[in-house]
Amino acid sequence: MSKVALITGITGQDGAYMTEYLLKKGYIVHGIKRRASSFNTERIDHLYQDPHVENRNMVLHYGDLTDSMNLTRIIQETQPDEIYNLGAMSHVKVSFDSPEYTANADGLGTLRILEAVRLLNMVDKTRIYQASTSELYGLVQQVPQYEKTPFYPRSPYGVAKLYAYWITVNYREAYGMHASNGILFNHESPIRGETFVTRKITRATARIALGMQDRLYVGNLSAQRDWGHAKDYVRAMYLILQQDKPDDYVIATGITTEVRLFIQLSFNEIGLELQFSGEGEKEEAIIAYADEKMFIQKVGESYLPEVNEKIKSKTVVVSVDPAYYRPSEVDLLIGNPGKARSQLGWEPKYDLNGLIKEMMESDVQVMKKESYLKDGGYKTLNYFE
Ligand code: NDP
Ligand code: GDR
Repeated sequence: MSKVALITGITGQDGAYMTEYLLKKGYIVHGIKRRASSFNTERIDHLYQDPHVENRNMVLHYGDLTDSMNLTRIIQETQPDEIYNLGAMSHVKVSFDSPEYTANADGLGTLRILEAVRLLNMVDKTRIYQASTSELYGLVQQVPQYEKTPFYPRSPYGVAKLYAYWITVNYREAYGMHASNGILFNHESPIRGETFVTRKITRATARIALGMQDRLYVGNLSAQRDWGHAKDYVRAMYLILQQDKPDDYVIATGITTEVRLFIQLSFNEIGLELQFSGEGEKEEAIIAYADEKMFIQKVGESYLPEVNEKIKSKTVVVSVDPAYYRPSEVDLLIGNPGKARSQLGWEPKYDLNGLIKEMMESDVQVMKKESYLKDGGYKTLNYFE
């Protein structure tokens, strides 16, 4: 008999990788997607099966984390062995604009799932994974952060996730549920949401190289994050639910990097060297040098003259826009994944260079496609954010 998994947030970055991973393991995967006015299943389209096919191993259900009745019905109908609660309003900056909704979806949403499993008498059958986050550490009380580091969230998102963390622990202790928190540090990929800083950078770098965009505007260049690859992190989620006992685990690489360096490394990946100058809101960067052989190999010869022109004219390609600053910032995150290493046997396969290489290769391709479409007279989206 195949195991059955239910994934909230299946249309998101982690939901897509998790689905792929579980299908390969022979699971039947049910996913909850939100109703939207246009298709929102791009990330899972390659796995999606026609609803008219019999015996599908991947099924989507309309639903929302803010709707208890809907969640309870889906859990009852699908009878999952494992629930991965990955759905959330996951953007930290946006949570300052929509704090109440964030609390509802990210905080109470978790409660709704736990309570549904309890009311449906599925406590002994269903294991639950809660997508907790390094944002719980916020204004960090200890460096590096591990499972016992005190929390100090710095955003409505972080505070909502704090509730979700503790309600998961509480249901585990009160009702003996197999409910676990993965405290995951930032993880990225070629399908990362376009408004998170890493993907914003790799997309903009590709567009600047192809002559499609003049400048990348960013916020806090000095923020430091422990960035891993989402593929490694969904493997950790799976391992957490395979343990005999539920528990909480930090998943991180143990290496932290400034946003500024992430930008430099993204340009380096296609043979360009940046030179930063100025401070605070006045900080900016120009392209100082091109390794022409590398640029031709990674991007293409026809794009080189325009890049050389930018070098000659010292055109600014990166600058700061304080609009991207957050009302309260998380300056430094670095995790210690020692417990996951020893208890789960988890090791990341990607390092930062491998991650950036994959993201840049993908975004150069994505943007070339956009460029061909534009040249062919087709409409494409503008990505002002
Ligand atoms: P994404 O933003 O890519 O995906 C979020 C998913 O949640 C999407 O499928 C989205 O649907 C769905 N969603 C949003 N609101 C609701 C709602 N009200 N009801 C149902 N579904 C909803 O996030 P990631 O894949 O990057 O992250 C997965 C989870 O892990 C999130 O909970 C996030 O907070 C957490 N996390 C992420 C980390 C990271 O670095 N990526 C690190 C630590 C934790 P739609 O596609 O329709 O928008
Ligand atoms: P984060 O990710 O807030 O850590 O949350 P994000 O990529 O949005 O920001 C990381 C850091 O970069 C700084 N920054 C910018 N951020 C964005 N988005 N856009 C910019 O232009 C920009 N310039 C600088 C930010 O200030 C911040 O310091 C992510 C999400 O996936 C959460 O859901 C998850 O819980 C945490 O990671 C772990």
